[in-house]
Amino acid sequence: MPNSPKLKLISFVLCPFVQRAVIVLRHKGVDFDIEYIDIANKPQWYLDKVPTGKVPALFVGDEVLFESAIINEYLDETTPPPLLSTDPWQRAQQRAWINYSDQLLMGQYAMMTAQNEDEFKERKEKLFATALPLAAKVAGPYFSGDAFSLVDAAVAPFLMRLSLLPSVRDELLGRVAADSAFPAWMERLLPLDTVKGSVKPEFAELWKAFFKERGVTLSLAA
Ligand SMILES: N[C@@H](CCC(=O)N[C@@H](CS)C(=O)NCC(=O)O)C(=O)O
Repeated sequence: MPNSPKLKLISFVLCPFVQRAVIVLRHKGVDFDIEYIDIANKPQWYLDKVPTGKVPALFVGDEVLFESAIINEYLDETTPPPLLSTDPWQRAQQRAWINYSDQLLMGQYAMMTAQNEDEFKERKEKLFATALPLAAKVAGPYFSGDAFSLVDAAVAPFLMRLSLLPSVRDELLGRVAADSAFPAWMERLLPLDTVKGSVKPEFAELWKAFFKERGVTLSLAA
């Protein structure tokens, strides 16, 4: 984007939707600034600019773009090579799974904020029921095959958080088919620099501290 102003991403430090955009910015080698806001107490300038009031938002000068999947497609189109298939059917499939993966991020948050053991179990089962169809579609080594794509960027934040809960992760891994490419996919994505570096170094502690105050999951499943 040679003629565009430097991009600025508005973030909340633990937000998985923001992390999707950071992964793509890093993967593409785009220079950007990041500004953190408190989403429990959003600044008025943000509410004035961003109609959803949610993060992430990408500022290009005074102009703003919101919704993580849309931000990522914009970044993808403006900084080649593309991270979506050039085949219309495959590209549509990728978009469908990106859209689907929103439920993983929301289901994971719901599980993390369960208030008692029954609620935790119920939300965990719901999360697994969402994760298993996606796990079954992993082609390997990346979601769509040989190349890293926007689907990998969209799901990696879920996988990173899953890895912070070893007993939940292992239970899910125990339910995927024996020949599934899902476990190897997870192992391949998480150590990537673009993924590892997409959160603050102290992310695991911050994430656990946040949910320790808000739910029972960490006492039951950490
Ligand atoms: N569909 C949105 C979801 C973004 C989202 O839910 N962000 C959360 C933080 S992780 C947020 O801003 N919550 C504050 C609110 O809902 O007011 C996207 O993909 O960007």
